[in-house]
Amino acid sequence: MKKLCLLFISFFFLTTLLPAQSTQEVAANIKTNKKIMNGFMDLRFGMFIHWGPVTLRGTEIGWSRGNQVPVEEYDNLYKEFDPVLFDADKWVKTAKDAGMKYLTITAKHHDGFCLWPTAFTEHNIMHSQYKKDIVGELAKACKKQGIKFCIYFTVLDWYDPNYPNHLPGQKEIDPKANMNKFVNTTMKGELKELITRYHPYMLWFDGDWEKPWTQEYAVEMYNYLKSLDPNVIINNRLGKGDHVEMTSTSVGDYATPEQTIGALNMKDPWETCMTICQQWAWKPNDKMKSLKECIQTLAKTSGGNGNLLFNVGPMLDGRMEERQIQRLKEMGDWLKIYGESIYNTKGGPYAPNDTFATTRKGNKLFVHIFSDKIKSLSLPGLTDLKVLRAHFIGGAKVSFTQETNGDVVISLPAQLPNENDSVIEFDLNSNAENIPVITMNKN
Ligand code: FHN
Repeated sequence: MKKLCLLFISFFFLTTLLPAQSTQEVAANIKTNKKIMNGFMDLRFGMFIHWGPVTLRGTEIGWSRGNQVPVEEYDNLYKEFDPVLFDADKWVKTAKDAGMKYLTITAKHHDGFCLWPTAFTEHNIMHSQYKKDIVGELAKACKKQGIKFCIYFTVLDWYDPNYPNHLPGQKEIDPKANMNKFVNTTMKGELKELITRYHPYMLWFDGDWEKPWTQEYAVEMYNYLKSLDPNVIINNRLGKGDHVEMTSTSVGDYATPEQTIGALNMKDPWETCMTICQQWAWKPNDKMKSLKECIQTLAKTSGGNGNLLFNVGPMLDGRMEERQIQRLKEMGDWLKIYGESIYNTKGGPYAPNDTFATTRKGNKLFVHIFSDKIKSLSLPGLTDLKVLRAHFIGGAKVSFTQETNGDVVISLPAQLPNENDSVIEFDLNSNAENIPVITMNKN
């Protein structure tokens, strides 16, 4: 009798008094810690790579399956896939020469093809003509060259019979599918291989929007991933809902605005992902962004206190396009001069716009001048601090006045040092990172 009472009391305690582990939100004590997240945000600039057998057709990865490319044809492209000119060291060097600090590869995109030798599906690189571990080669090259290695992994897999959808926008789910088996055996198995074998710095999830994937799966998966590596950074596309901003139910560590520059946010970490061309995967003669747009996008994301994950789509033979390599090298050349105003900085205190953006580090306030059409620039609201001196980074002194109300008026020369983004360094008499966000008047 006594034993029974004891059993009842402990059952009562466990099931009612202990806070139930929420299935809708991640417990605060297992989230990626602030120090790691600050380190990620200090990197500011990474390379995104969308690549796979679909490059044999030059159409969009995942989305062209069953559209421009019939499903049967798309799903058998891997048998022809033989990127003999793939050189992981060259890809990583291209990222490094661009000034990028991390690299994210689509290990598995929505078409379900895996770029590493997984035991959980034969739809992987070892069954292609190429038969080499692309993910492993890139992880090794990143380690050798001091670039953080990161992995893109989609939760939706239109190829796997156990995932209930087999085409984008499919209405009825496949009754023969088994989502629990897909999540708990295949997905967890693949992710365990990726984490324990390649030790990614960050996991870039995608595909959270389809019905079969639930918030409960997301929370449980976040906990599982953290049990494998408590320090791995995870984006907010593991959970359901808004990608652009972090919300109370976001599952993941940072927000992921796509093909657009995120809003100034001094509270939540965010990273814009954007293509250097138009398509994520390689497309012949795709339109490529100008150097001005590339550099100003990077400066505006940093100015908004965010990172930029900039995407290239390598070709079917394993090389990146020479014109993309050159464009990235030009970004790297700009960063060689102005990198101090991007890396390890905070964004703000002004929201970026098409005329200028600001970043800051300690007692330095950096003003990025995008337009050569203006002869002066007023920065309001710099009260309680004094500008001691100003000069273009790597260049001439800049003349300015500071009003008694703190407003600073900069006089700009007719010829700016850099046609894409000329950066002025203001040395202040106090810490620029403590300046609260300042809203510019619309006029
Ligand atoms: O569907 C994918 C798309 O193919 C691409 O991978 C982008 C990159 O962020 N994410 C999804 C679209 O939001």
